[in-house]
Amino acid sequence: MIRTVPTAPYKDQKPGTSGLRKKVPVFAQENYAENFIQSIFDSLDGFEGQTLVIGGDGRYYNREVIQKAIRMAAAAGFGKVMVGQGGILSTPAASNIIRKYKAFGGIILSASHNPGGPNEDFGIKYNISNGGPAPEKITEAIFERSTVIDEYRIVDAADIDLDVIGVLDVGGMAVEVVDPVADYAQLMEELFDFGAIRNLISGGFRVVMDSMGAVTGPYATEIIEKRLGAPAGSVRNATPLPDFGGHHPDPNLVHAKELYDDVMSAGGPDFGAASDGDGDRNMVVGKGMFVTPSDSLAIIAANAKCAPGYGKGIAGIARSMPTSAAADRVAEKLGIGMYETPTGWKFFGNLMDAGKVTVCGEESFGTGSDHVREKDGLWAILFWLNIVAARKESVADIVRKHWAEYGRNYYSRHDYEDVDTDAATGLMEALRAKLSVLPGQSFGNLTVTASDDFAYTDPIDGSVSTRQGVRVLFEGGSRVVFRLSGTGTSGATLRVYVERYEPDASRHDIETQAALADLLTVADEIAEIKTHTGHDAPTVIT
Ligand code: VG1
Ligand code: CO
Repeated sequence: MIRTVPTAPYKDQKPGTSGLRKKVPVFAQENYAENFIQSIFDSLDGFEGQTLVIGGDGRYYNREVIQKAIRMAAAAGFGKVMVGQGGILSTPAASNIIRKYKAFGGIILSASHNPGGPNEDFGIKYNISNGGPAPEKITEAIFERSTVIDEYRIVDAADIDLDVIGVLDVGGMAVEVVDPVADYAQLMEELFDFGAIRNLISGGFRVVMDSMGAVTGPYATEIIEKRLGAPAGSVRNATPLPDFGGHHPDPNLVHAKELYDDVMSAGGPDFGAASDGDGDRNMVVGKGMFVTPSDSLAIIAANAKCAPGYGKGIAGIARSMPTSAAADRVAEKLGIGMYETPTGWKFFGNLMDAGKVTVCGEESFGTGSDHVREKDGLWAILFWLNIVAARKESVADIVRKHWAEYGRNYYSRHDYEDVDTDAATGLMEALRAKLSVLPGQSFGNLTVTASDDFAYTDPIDGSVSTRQGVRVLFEGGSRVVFRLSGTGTSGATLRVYVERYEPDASRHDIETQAALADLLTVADEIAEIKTHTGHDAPTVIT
């Protein structure tokens, strides 16, 4: 029943920050998905008879690739595939299933926060047995293999019915179609005080959640409406759609603006939340207060003991380098370890496996903990609800008190999208060439104390990752970071991350962009952004 199909390599299957992402028409080329999936299998050892988890965020092309992946897993010799009903598994739910059922690994089909549809984005990511994204050693091996691959193996079998829960046989391999929500909802119930959150909600605290037509709809409906008692309709855009209803499923102030405006309006809800395409990102908005992801990490860490699953406290915190240093102050106060990693969740896995950190976060609306090995949107949202319920204070009060205690890290990211790739690379190279002469230079009131291209040595396995972003640090703790995105599918995206620390509580109410205005000017001056990119202004400000 196994058919060996000759194929020719594609040269562009290099995984980025989080798996391989391309437009659907690219993935739909002959053997394109098959090549990449076979390259994954060819880069792994010892999976014979083991379990592979497969699921995706429901976007366009999800079902087609799942059917292929199942037939190829059978040909490769896996003993079993567990696949989410309807082909649905949020990224954190997939991570949980891999861990809970001791699977060998998982294939997650998603382009995360990128739009979906026939001409939009698709993606494939491999996760290892700890439930986390494959480390660079593996993604590099997959890429190497993809450049020379000349055949793939697949069993001849009909498509399976993904919509009915149960166990099927494909080419002698068992395929279990599982409820995508049940295990995840149970895990959340173990970690958080659902009773306290239920009381908060039944006492009139109004919660709304925007699933943005993406994967968290069924999860949020089960947890927030059914188990926590929020009224029906509290979860909006709750049906996962192949094109996300035409929305850009990126939970930030630009793409989740409607929700934000609703919470900010007089008489609006008390708490708003949103998540992205594959459910690993979150946005949290309280009445009168948007919580920046960097602050969210710090505040969750500082209040971790409010949640039963973290009642004993946390072992340490990790954040990606561009994420603000707000969490560092919490770690210092708690006397626990603080780790700074390159961008991308794959760098947190080793630290969590080694027990060095419990909570991790990225400025890009990602927060999570060692309950799984992915960032987890609903987890962060539930953590906030748990903190609000335990402290009996509003989100705004919790955030303001946090700033008063630790100081405020004003923070913003400016993205320049669809920049010509050569122009973007040119900008970064010009910056790198300046690194040695920047220290000591002054720009207005700002004096550069140090500048470098961030490099990371993993403290557990010693692996080294270089060129992870240019940092320019100023006296007083302000900084600007420049890096190119590794998740886009057309042109280049320049990300400029700007941060200023303000210890004085009387200066904690400045509008963010105003508080960062001088740094933004200096960022443009140092990197010559307008000249290189031809963009007068960023495309997205978060
Ligand atoms: C972006 C974010 C990064 C995040 C990655 C995947 O990467 O900056 O923090 O880990 O997306 O998130 P980049 O290389 O474009 O800056 V997700 O939710 O798209 O899997
Ligand atoms: Co995502």
